[in-house]
Amino acid sequence: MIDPAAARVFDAIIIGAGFSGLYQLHKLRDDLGLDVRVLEKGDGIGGTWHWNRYPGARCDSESYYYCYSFNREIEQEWEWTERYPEHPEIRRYLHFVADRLDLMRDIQLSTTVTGAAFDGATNLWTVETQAGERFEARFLITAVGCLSTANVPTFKGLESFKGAWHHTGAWPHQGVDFAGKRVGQIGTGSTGIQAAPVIAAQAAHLTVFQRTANYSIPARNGPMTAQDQRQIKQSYPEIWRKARAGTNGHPFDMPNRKALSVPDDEREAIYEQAWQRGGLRFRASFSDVLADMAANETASDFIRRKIAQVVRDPVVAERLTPRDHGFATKRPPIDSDYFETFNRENVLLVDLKSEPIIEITERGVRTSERDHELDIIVFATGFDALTGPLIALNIHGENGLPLKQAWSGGPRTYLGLQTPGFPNLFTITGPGSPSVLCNMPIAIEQHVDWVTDCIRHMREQGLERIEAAPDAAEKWVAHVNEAANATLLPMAASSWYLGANVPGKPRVFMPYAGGFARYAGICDDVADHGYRGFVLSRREQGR
Ligand code: N01
Repeated sequence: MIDPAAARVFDAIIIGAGFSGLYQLHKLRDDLGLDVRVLEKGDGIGGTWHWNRYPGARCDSESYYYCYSFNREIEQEWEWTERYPEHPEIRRYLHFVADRLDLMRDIQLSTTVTGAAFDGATNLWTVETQAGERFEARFLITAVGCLSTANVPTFKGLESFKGAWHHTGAWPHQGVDFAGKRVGQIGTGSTGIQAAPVIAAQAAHLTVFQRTANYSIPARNGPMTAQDQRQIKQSYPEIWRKARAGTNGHPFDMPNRKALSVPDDEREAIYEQAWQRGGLRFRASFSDVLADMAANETASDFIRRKIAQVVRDPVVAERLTPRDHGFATKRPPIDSDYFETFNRENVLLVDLKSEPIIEITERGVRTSERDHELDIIVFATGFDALTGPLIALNIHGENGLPLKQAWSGGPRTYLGLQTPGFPNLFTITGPGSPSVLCNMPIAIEQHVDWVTDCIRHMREQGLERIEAAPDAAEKWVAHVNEAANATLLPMAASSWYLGANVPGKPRVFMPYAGGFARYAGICDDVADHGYRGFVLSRREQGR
C-alpha cells in the first residue's frame, strides 16, 4: 500500500500530457477553477507524438481535423503545412496550444507514475511516482493514450544481438543513422508500412519480416496550399459538425449506397477514385464495407489487384497480398510507396508464415531457412493496446483491488469512462469507448468535456464520489460486444483491437464499434438522466 504521508494535495491528478491530458488540464483548471497537476513520463509533452519518432511517422488522419476544435482562435491561427502532419509538426502544434493556454506551469515532466491507490474512507486517490513523490487528489484521470505500451516480442537470443535494436514506439530522439547499414524490420502494421519506404531509401539493405500481409491505401500526402487553408478555415463549423455526426470522427459524408447495389464498372470507378484521392476515406466508399462480407470482399479484391499491379515480382506480390482477413477489419494503414518499396533492389521480404523466426543471434535474425545478417533491428511490432497503458500504472481501487485483476478477463468498463471498484477514476478514451476507431482528437474532446461536466455537477451538488455500478458495466460490456459483432471487425484473428498481438492477452474486442455519434448520444443521455448507471455520493454516504 502507498503511504499517503507527505503527499501534495490537488483537486485532480492527470496522468499524461498528450492531446487528452493537455485539454483535460485546460478544462478543469480554466473552466472549473480546480487545482490540477499533470504528471508526464516523457521529458516533453505530446504523448504518442513524443515517443513515436520513427522514420516516416506522420498522422493517418488529415491535419486539418487531427487537431482540437474547442478554441476558435487556435483553430484559425495554426497553419498546417501538409495534408498529413509529420510528428515534429504535431509536437509544434501541441506546444503552440500549451503556450497559448499557459499549460506548462501545471505539467510535471519526466515523472513516471508507479502506483495509484484509492482510499474509500476519504474518497481520495494517492499517486506515487518513481522519484518517490506522493500526490493526493479527489479525482484521478488517466490520459495515457491507447497505444503507449510498446510490445517487444520475446524472441530467444535478443540480448545476444551485437547490433542496435529499437522499438518504433520508443524511438531515439536523436534519430538513427541507417546509412550503409543492413536493417531488419519486424512488423507490417500501420507503423511498419510508414517506416519501410523511408528506411529502404536510407539503408544499404532492408529486410522486412512480415507475419501477416496487410492492406494499405496510398496516403497521397502533399503540401497544404494557401487556398486549402483558407477554404478549410472558413468551413470549420461544418467540418466539426460532420466529424461528430459520423462513425469514425472523420468529417466525411458516408454514402448510403451499398457496394453490391451498383454495377461492377461503377463500383470499380468509385474505388479507383478513392484510391487516387488516397487516405482512410477509401473505407467510406460504400456504407457496408465493414458490415457485409460480400461488400467487404469487393474492397479487398480491389486492393489485392492493386498490389499485383504495383509489385513487379509476382511471388513477392502474392506474399504481400492479404487473404486471411478482410480490408479494414484490422486498422487500415495508409502509405507513401509501401508496395513500391518491394521493387527496390535493396529490399527483401521474408514471409514469417513460411519462414518463421527461430531466434535472434549476435549477427542478426535466424529463420527456419537461413541467417539474415543485420546491423540494426527495428521492432514495428505494435503495442499492448488500450488496457496495457492503464494496467502498467499499477492502479489499486477500493479495498486494494488491482486494475489488472479487475480486468483479468478483459476490460470491464462503463462507457469506457469508469470501472466498478475504482471510484473517482476516469479513463480518457478507455476501452469500451470509440477511442482508436475514431479520429482521436474528436474522441478525446468528447470524453474530456463529459468528465468536466460530471465533475462540475459533483461539485455543484456537494458530491465527492462517483463510481460505475457493476450491473451498468456488465450491460455496457455486453453492448460493446454486440456492437462489435454487428460489424466484421472481430473477424480479423490477428487484430490488436482483440488483443491478439500480445501473447496471453484475453481475446476481447476492446473499442466501442457502435459509432462515435451514437456513443456520444448515449453518454449525453446518461448525464441527462442523473448519471444513470453511476453511483454518486457524499462523504457521509461513502464507506
Ligand atoms: O502495430 P500493429 P503498429 N513476430 O499491431 C507484427 C496506430 N498508428 O505500430 O499482424 C512477428 O498494427 C504484427 O503481425 P500480426 C494505428 O492505430 C497510427 O503498426 O500480428 N511479427 C504486425 O504486422 C495502428 O493500427 C499511426 O501477425 C510480429 C506488426 O508487428 C496502431 O498504431 C501510425 C510479432 C504490428 O502491427 C498500431 O500500429 C502508426 C512477432 N512476435 C500507427 N508481433 C498514425 O496515424 C507483432 N508482429 C500516424
